[in-house]
Amino acid sequence: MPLHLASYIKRMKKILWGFIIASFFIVTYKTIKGNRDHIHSLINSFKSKEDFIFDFFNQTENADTKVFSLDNFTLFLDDNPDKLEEYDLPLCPQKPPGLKGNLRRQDYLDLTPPPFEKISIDNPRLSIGGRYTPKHCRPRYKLAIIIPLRGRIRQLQVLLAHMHPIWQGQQLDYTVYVMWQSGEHLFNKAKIMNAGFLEASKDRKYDCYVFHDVDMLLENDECLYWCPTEDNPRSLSVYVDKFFYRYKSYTLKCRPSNIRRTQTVPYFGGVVMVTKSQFMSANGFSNIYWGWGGEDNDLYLRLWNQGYQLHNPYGKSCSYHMIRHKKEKSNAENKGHFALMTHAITRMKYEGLNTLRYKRLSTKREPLFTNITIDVGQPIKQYVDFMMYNVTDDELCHRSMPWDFQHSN
Ligand code: UD2
Ligand code: MN
Repeated sequence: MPLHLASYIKRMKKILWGFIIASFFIVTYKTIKGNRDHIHSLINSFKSKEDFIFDFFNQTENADTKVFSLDNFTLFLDDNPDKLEEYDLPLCPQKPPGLKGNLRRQDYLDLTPPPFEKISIDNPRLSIGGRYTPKHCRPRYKLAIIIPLRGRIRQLQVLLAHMHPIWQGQQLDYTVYVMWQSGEHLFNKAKIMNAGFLEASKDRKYDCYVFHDVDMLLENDECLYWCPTEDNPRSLSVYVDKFFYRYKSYTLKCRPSNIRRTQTVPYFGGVVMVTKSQFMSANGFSNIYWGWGGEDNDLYLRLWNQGYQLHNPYGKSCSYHMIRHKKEKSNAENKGHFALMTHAITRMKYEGLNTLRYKRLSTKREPLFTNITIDVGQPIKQYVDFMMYNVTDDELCHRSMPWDFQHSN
């Protein structure tokens, strides 16, 4: 009798496990499918004008400086004619020839910036505006590389001297856009990245966009800057010398309600890569992270909410040296960024690419990059008070915002 009972319990256990595994697959499938449907309806909703909170179409703020917003760009984003496909050349190989592998250098702390003229001489195949396309094969990907900048010219020189030869060696078709924030107000990296996305899309049809800090030097050219093929964004700089090459991810102190306390969030700053539909489905970066901190996690949360996972097929070969630097006063830490993070997901629909506005002051095609200078305005006084206020631990995540984010920049 006990023998019978034992085999009966064994069989019941098997059935139970079968049931648990089957339900797991059904639930996962339904969640993924639901998320993808949601992405598409969101992309379509951006195309309908009624859904825009602001409509700045044709609005001018002074005699010659137009205010740009998503509206001005809708046509370009939909379809931008591109001659590249007409080239009758064989596709570039899966593995670009002549890559060097590890480029780690001992003299990183002593990197002397070469003058721009010298970098141009060393990179004779670049076209004006910092553009390159391989001559003997048809490139697999077309990339816009977008660098946020103000000051830090020396870092830009070091970056371009280091990266231009690598990007060409990887047989990319690419253009470098340096997005310069004018004036001396608080820096707003997220907002200039949004503007960079729109300006680049207007310029040309790209397969994907790389948001690239000026101080990040790739240490291995086998980490290819090829666009995601797996329909997920990429975070390239998860292994950084400054963080002892430890895979960077963390649990969020302040998080939206649908993120679990123990859930780890991968690092999404430094160098990240998105396609147009991924970025648009997340409504771009949030525009309201003035000063340092938070905007990178916020974008990750937006993408996560859209059902994306991060992917990096090159693993540890994507490692970076970060040039040492101090934090600028005009990029002071935003002490409100934790509280903003709590609402990252509820805010994403109302605020981002669809509410972005800026003035483009100039576009200059330099030999090594396209230089776009923009004015993104400045935060209102209540915001500055909010971001400078010394928060206690108790109020860190839950602070009321003393301004209406839907009606300010
Ligand atoms: C981290 C992230 C960065 C960003 C930031 C939080 C890394 C490697 N990077 O950067 O992606 O999310 O935290 O806000 O961890 N910049 C200027 N002029 C300025 C200020 C900033 O050009 O006055 C640009 C420049 O391209 C710089 C980038 O903005 O690399 C990010 O600023 P950072 O390097 O001072 O911040 P960091 O290293 O803490
Ligand atoms: Mn940095």
